[in-house]
Amino acid sequence: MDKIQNRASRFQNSLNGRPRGIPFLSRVIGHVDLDYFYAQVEEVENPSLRGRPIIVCVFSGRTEDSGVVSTANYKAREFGVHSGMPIVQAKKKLEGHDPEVIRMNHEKYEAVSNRIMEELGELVDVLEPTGIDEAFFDITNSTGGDYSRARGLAESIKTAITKSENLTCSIGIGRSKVVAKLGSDTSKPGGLTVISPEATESFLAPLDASKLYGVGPKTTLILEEMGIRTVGELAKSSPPELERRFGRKFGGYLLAAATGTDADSVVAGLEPTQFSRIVTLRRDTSDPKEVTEQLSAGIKYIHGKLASSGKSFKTVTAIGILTDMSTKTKSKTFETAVSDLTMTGETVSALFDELSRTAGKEFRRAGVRVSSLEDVEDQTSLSEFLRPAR
Ligand code: TTP
Ligand code: CA
Repeated sequence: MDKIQNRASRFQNSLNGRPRGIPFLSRVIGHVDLDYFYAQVEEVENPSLRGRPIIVCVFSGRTEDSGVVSTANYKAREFGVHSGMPIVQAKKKLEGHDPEVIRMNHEKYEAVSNRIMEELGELVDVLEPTGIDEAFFDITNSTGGDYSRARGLAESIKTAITKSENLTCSIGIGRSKVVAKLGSDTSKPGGLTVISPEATESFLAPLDASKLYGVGPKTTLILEEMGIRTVGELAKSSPPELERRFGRKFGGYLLAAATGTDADSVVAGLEPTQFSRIVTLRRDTSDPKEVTEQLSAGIKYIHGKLASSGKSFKTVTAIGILTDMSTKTKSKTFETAVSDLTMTGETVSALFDELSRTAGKEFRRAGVRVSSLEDVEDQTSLSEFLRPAR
């Protein structure tokens, strides 16, 4: 309970952390949650498993089958299997249904998660990963607070994750973290729920109060004693009564959550390890000049990302996706980290020169990636580095 209340008070305290100048109600916050994550990663690795019940398990090693189910795919869930269930019990429920029992491989899931978080970080304004398979994000600036643009951006996030990792996810968009999280919960698996500020009250009202973030069984019980079952009922309940029952902070949080006015902001939580941009060329070409020209906006974008995160890079990579969809890359690594826009453009151009000579086919898409990032204060800019010593 203490833990939950701490979180709740963090939600409340962050009222002060909201960036100035952004009116609270026009925020656009998202929550992305990968579907049946560990089990889906296994399905992607071994597509012949699709359609069969899968349980990813943590074996304790005491007896052959002792341990618990870490997660189950939706096929297995149809038979009543869920996370945390003893393996023995899950196997019983799946008897005769040809289940696949897989040992959990955390490193594998973490590697996929890291790649996805990096990719997401480039698509949104601020990304706050909150677990191996979920993150909050803020897209207020890039959408200008427009919820139809937010829907488009959320759709492109889903497409990007499907393209790069072949994984599905659920996304919720709303004006607060609580609303966004409820949005992704209600769209599982594979869905997208966009809750505009105007639709927030009617979206929240019928939901069970127990669905609210931070509301566990104990709180639910007390709410029931107060005659409160739905979020709508909680929103209309008496603030002094809530305060009396739950204390000032948690009571205040409950009311804010129920009205979708929780003010916690999305806090960047991941150190980026690379930035990249890939574009589809206006036409297939093997002319490196044409490619570099069409990448100039992408290079500027990467420089913006570097500047806003206070990073510079050591390695720059030219990425060419050819007409047969194969990918060819060429990299250059500098001895000292750099952050010079002109130099990046020139290097990318030289790399595409080389790439086009060896590619053997025309480019359909092209991209740039900078990696081996370092904090800017740790190094000299390339221009400085190249300047002859006096
Ligand atoms: P969840 O997001 O709770 O669950 P999920 O991704 O398996 O399914 P969905 O989101 O579609 O409902 O958890 C993310 C991962 O965390 C999950 O794949 C496995 C792991 N996990 C455990 O190891 N034990 C648990 O009790 C839970 C709930 C999750
Ligand atoms: Ca999930």
